[in-house]
Amino acid sequence: MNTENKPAPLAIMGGKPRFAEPLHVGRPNVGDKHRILERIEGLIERRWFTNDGPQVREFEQKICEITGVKHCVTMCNATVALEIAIRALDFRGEVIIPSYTFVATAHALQWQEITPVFADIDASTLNLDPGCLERLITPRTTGIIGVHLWGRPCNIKDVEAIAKRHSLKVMYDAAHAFGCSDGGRMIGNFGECEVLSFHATKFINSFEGGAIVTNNDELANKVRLMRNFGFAGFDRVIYLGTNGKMPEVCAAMGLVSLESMDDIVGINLRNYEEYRSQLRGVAGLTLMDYTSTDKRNYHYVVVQVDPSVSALNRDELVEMLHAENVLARKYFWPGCHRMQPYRALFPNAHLLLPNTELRAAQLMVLPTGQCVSKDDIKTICDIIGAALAQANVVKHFLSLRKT
Ligand code: T4K
Repeated sequence: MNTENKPAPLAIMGGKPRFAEPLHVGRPNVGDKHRILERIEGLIERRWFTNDGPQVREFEQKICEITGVKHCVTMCNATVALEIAIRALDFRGEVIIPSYTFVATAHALQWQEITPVFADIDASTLNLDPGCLERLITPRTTGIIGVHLWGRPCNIKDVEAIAKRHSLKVMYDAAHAFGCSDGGRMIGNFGECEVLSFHATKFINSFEGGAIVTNNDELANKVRLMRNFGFAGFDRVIYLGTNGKMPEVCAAMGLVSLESMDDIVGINLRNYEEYRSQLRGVAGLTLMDYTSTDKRNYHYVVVQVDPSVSALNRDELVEMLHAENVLARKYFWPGCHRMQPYRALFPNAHLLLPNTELRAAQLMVLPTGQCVSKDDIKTICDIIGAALAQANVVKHFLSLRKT
């Protein structure tokens, strides 16, 4: 459909958007406000604000309990955690990652002059395609970073078998996958280590924050040193390091978020089921499924728009939703390989990434979490339904004009 024939935004209520206030993807989930303020008051009283304080230790302990992982080393954010993990594992040369991820996965390598080599995804799982991954291994490859996109674990078994065959190390970007499991084992326990994100927009948030989780004692000691300038005690620097520390106030927020973890999963699941029931039967729209016996956090509602069936394509639907103040997102369009500096460095990368290109043009993420009610979801789905119906009418008239 060209721009000329595109139906106008619905703006049903006298030209005003259906939602007076924007409905965001990534609106933070917040635990008990009084408990947060209590903890903040406590840390102010103690005058211990950062540098491995008691709240950080408690938060790390809780993450270990939930994931069953031996070590949790919190960080100021997941991007720095990725950078530190990559360095600690001595990755260099080339490291294979999916292009279909948040750009932080690629930047964490490029920032350290390691070349991210972009592998394609499986069109159905949306995660790293192991077959494609193996074809990209060269003598310069030192590692693989799998991404558990939207909290659905990548094909860990195949990725690790390939890594073993080629003597490569594997770590995982598990930014979306806290609280999820694979084959009954909690995410956090796979590869050399896994990186979690506790950014404001994540399932569990600590305002900003991240963590490296690992069962490897040596690696845990190393990343602990690296996040604090390499200090092993007063005036004793024994390693190259940076400042990757999580402040106490962030750990306080994270701890209270954890107390509401089950409630948040419940709300996410309720919202997901509501979207599923409202969108059932809408031609060309498929809701990404979470069907699995494993644990999921249901934090992302991802819809695939098939333009050969749907009257509107993904971009047109997102535009419609924005006009109604529903700020749906095109995560992770256009794929890292089409972002700078990778686009300039690897101008032909798209030729090897057909599934990434396909899905990056088809997927949209819809609002969920504590701030989204069942009624909101009904309205969002009504907007989608009305926009598609309107587009179908326009299409029909255009086809009549042609005949
Ligand atoms: N690996 C993966 C696979 C990731 O997805 C991410 C981050 C990382 C690594 C790195 O983790 P961190 O270093 O961030 O810990 C957002 C987040 O900033 C980012 O953490 C997240 N992934 C990514 C998927 O989403 P943007 O650029 O989309 O953020 P922005 O500013 O557009 O915010 C998203 C939406 O959330 C907006 O509609 C507004 C809403 N929002 C945001 C914040 C911060 C709020 O309502 N309140 C808020 O406080 O990246």
